[in-house]
Amino acid sequence: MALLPILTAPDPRLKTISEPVAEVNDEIRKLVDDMFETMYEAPGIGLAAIQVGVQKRLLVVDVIGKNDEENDPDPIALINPEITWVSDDDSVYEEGCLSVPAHYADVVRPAEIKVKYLDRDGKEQELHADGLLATCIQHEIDHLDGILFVDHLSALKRNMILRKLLKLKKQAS
Ligand code: GNR
Ligand code: NI
Repeated sequence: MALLPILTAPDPRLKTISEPVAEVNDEIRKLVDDMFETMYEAPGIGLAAIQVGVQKRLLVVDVIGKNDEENDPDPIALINPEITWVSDDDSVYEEGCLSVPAHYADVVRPAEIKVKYLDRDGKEQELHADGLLATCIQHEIDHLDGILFVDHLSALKRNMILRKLLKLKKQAS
């Protein structure tokens, strides 16, 4: 297993649309394992492949996490995910993103979704998600389409955040 570097905004790769995975093979399974390790280490509750520079429609989530004493970890890898249903009801979560470090904002999304995807064995699955899991999967599928949570905010808030991140990058280089 390996820790992968996480891209941060503004980075043009985070704006790109990822390509479907053609075949769930050992190379994909290794990427899934490395993404879980990277996500847990960050720590985060989700990670999309493009965040580690791989332009493939693949994401991992675990809203329980490794360090929760009460609950068992619940790692789920979703390959070529497609949302097949969303609830009429919305919910609001304060979102953050490993690619938008140190910024948090409320985002409104459908409260429940159904998503179909291939699992790490290449088998078709369908999941009905609510709560934080539903929010997290939608946040990750946005990444596959080049969308960041700041794109759900007003242009004023978005540009404030992106300008700050750009300034930090320039200072660091
Ligand atoms: O770790 C993460 N936390 C989080 C909190 C609320 C809504 C979405 C997320 S996903 C984020 C990790 C990440 O950036 N995934 O792309
Ligand atoms: Ni994110």
